[in-house]
Amino acid sequence: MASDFSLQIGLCQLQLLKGDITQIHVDAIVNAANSALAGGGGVDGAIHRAGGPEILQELDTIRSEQGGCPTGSAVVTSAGRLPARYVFHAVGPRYRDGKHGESELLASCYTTCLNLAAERDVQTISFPSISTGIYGYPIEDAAQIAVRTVAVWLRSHTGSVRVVKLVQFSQSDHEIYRKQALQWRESEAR
Ligand code: AR6
Repeated sequence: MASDFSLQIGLCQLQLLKGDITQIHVDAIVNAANSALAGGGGVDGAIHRAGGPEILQELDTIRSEQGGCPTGSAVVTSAGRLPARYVFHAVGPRYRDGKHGESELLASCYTTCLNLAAERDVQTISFPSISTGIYGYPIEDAAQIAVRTVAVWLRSHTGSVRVVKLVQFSQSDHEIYRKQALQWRESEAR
């Protein structure tokens, strides 16, 4: 799947793609999970369907060892049949009114996964639009947080990560991400 928008940040690329994240070859795929690590609908359901049952088995083991995953953090499993080495299961915030730490928790999902990637020698990583489906985060705000958090992280870290793909499932979400990426580029050029 070709990227139709890309920002160059140092030696790295932040790409925007519209499509199904389970079809895109990368080293690590990020999932939008829940804190019970119990599987679910949306992109979580798609990842488990495409990846097969071993991902849920690994999550069961993690759950029995550490009892789930806090919001804003992530856990790592293998990727089963998905075209990747790892799945990072990030737990985004449920959106309430924006006054309950939602933006920090959402940004933390992105930085946690990028740090996990750097620790594992991951070069390419894909993210869905975390929290903007069932968890109800307004897409414009979430897209701005995703683009800015990834761009700032790429600018300030050297290491294995070379390509970050932000994947949108719908054309309208894709256009919103594109607008946010253009705004980031303009603000950097000033
Ligand atoms: N590829 C890329 N993006 C997708 C795909 C796909 N195959 N399928 C859906 N999306 P959501 P959340 C988009 O609801 O809001 C689950 O039940 C979707 O259009 O998957 O973080 C979990 O278990 C939307 O833009 O995640 C949790 O309980 C984005 O992925 C809860 O939902 C995220 O939507 C998490 O809710």
